[in-house]
Amino acid sequence: MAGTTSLPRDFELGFATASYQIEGAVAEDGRGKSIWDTFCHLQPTRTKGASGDVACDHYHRLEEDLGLLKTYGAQTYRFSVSWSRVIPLGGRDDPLNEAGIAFYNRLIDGLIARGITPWLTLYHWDLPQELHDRYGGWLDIEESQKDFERYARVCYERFGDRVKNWVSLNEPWIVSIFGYATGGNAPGRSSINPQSTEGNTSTEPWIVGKALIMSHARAVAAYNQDFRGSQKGRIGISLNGDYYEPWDSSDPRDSEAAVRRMEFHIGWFANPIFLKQDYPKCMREQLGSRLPDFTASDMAILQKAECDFYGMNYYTSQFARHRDQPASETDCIGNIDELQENKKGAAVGEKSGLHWLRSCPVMFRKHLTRIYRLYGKPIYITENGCPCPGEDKMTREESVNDEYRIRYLKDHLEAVGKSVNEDGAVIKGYFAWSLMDNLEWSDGYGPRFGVTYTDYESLERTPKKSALVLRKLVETMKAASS
Ligand code: PNW
Repeated sequence: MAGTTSLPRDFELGFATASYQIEGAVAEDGRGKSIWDTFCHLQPTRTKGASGDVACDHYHRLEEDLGLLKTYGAQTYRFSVSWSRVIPLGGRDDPLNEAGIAFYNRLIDGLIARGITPWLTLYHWDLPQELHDRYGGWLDIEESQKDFERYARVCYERFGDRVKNWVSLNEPWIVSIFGYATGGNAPGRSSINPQSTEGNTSTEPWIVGKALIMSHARAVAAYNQDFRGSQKGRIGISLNGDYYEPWDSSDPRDSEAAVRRMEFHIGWFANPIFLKQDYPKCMREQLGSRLPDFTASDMAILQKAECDFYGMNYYTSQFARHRDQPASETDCIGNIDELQENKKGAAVGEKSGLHWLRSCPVMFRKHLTRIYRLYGKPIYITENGCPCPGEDKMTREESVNDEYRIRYLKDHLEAVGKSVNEDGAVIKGYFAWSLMDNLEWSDGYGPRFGVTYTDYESLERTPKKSALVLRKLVETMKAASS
């Protein structure tokens, strides 16, 4: 009998990062600027004064970081490519940057030499600035998808002989909503954020959402048509989204609010991408024609864009409470309130080192099972992790003793086991976020998500306890399966 929390024998453990959060070397070897360079430098108050100029200096410390992965027993490593390192101006007729391509070749070859399988994310938020300046970037649905397809093709051509696992986009929800509704992320457009001077929160996030859906679809269709046969790889997308429970479990309106919230988070992208359908009905009802339609030719591209897996980024859960007032023009979440306590005053989970993140493994299991049943694809958890309570203020010696993180990771891996063994979900791998402490976007260098401590003065890396025990933990859980 397999234990209920055991993991499948072929389950793979890895670690994840993203280019702008770790690489640094932003002006080196011909890299072009991205919207994050601009956001950090033109509006430093919006990123707590931080930028990715140096970050973890991974660009110059590649060998050392490969060594960490090896020490930790990583089977896989998920990284992202900086589009503007590969194509500095970004566009389909713009020249390639061979020095940038060479960096990723060194990374890929270094992984393979160590027996680690590369997982390449094409887009983790760092749009080439030039495309934003040329035509508004993701605000131009037609132009952006053509440029993204060409960029994807370049990556398949240059890396696809060795890279067999592709993630098209990381968290299109965050790209659209944080970038174009709340303005918290680059390019920082918003009509409800006093720090933003440009943007239209009632329309722009929905336009950007469609541009991202179609860019993903084009990249996948190109892979299927011209590369899959010879390269024999897999491609999917990483979607974020919390699990929501009703605030008042006896009120059906709160149950509906919880589902609606998840549709606004996940169904927005997953319906067209995995089900080849229009956006969820509740989004149409609330947003009407502000949601750009899929034309017959868009649908034909979506049909050709069958992908292989659902990449899930999961951190936390919340309670949803319905609202009695109609949704405002700028509401992006399905006209609900989000709370960390339910009507009875019970907390959704234990506090971590970040206000929005509570540890909710029971709801993680429900989330995994729900997503598997809805979209029917094998799931890879492409991100999961947390900062420990108070870790932003800790010394290195305190931070590396990360018992809270070990417990968080273990509890979440056990939830995976239960979803697989008791609910029948197919879940094939897990990437801890993150390999090392890094630039946490607009939160700067405060929150530490790493299994490796990064000293931002000396750039020295120190493995935390979690890094050294995770592989053993997973192997023990795998051995318990029969
Ligand atoms: C993800 N939220 O972003 C990103 O993919 C990573 O780059 C990031 O470092 C990681 O999660 C940790 O935050 C998120 O506020 C950022 O709910 C914010 C939220 C969720 C995901």
